[in-house]
Amino acid sequence: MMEARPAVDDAALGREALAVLEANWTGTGTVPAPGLYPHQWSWDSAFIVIGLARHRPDRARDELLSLLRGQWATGMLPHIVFHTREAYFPGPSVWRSQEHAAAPNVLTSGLTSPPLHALALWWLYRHTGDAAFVRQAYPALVAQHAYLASARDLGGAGLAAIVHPWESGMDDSPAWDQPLAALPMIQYGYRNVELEERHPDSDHDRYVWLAMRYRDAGYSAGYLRDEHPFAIEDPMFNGIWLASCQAMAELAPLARADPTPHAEQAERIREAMIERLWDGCYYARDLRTDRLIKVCTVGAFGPLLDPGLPDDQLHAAVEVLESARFMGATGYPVPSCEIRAAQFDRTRYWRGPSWVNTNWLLRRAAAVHSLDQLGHQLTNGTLRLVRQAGFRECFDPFDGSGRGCRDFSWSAALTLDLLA
Ligand code: 9WN
Repeated sequence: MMEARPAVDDAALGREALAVLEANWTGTGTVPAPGLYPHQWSWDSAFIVIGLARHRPDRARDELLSLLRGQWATGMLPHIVFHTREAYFPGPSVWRSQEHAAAPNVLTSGLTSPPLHALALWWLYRHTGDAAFVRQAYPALVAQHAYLASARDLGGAGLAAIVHPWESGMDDSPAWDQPLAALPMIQYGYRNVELEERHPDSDHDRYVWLAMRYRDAGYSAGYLRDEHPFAIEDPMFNGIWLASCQAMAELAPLARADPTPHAEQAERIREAMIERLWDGCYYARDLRTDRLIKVCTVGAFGPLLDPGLPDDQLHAAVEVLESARFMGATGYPVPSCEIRAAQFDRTRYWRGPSWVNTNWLLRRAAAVHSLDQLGHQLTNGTLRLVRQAGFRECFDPFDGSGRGCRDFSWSAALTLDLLA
């Protein structure tokens, strides 16, 4: 049920958000939340950069640079950069990044995450005008995008494939149920009590098994292409990538570089998503069965971040978003899975609850398409969630009660942006 919280005005809410981010700053990076997530997570950091852009640009710059220290020589930007040796499972002893020639000195995971970083850099530039910092960070982001375009174009059509549920940022999304169920039944018994409300142990064991297979294949791109059993073209991952390609095209002149390849990459992603992921709504494509995974999640709306999205797709997707399948039925924006799906669960993580980061991404999408009313609804509904329940990790989309961790960094950071 809804927790009672004293009413807070905008200024007090902003101060609380900054205090959470200050408390979660370790001196080298911001942890997503105290306790459960004691390292630096990649797309979390990008959201933190966005939230801090207006208020603490110095800290935003440090956050991004700290994350970039984890980049591999292949261009791969890992989904976790470890600041301490263990304290989280799977930690450095599972990933063994230090044994890989392409890995940096700092310990990291071997997977990547949604490539939001160029959009975050663009956001920072937009609010600071700091072209020198753009020049500093730009080459790493060129390398990140080149990695996705080469090592991750497993379908050969111009989209980047994720090779693990963790790479989507939405690990227990119902979209991954089928591909996970096709994997062998694993029983490691790595029990993590804190994760109980998220995924069944059997899924967590499969996550670990998949990660170790990739590790044991030397994190090789050839193995991913030919053998790895989990390979999916996800509309949220690719929608974010497309938006970041467009951001790179705008940043390129500041770095005295040619914007054309980035703009062309964005067009390729747009066309490939329509061709391969669109069927009245965007769905993820399982490359191992070559079929769409027909469950509509909040990930379906990633392509809306594209200002060049054709009207047909734009209108149809917004209709689904505003319908009783998503926002039209819940009191709060935006459930992470359509509520009529059998897999929908209002209490479980990416299977139903609302998240501040996906609300922010959709609000950004509303802004690029001048959908003002939708934008206001997303802003006000999200602020209502954090005002009532605090900076929780996620929220029940019907009654707004908080779920998961408290003092969650991206909930605080993006609140700062929503208040501006
Ligand atoms: C696994 C850190 C991360 C987020 C993800 C979220 C969750 C981890 C977990 O926490 O994932 O990486 O333990 O479930 O799903 O989006 O980046 O906040």
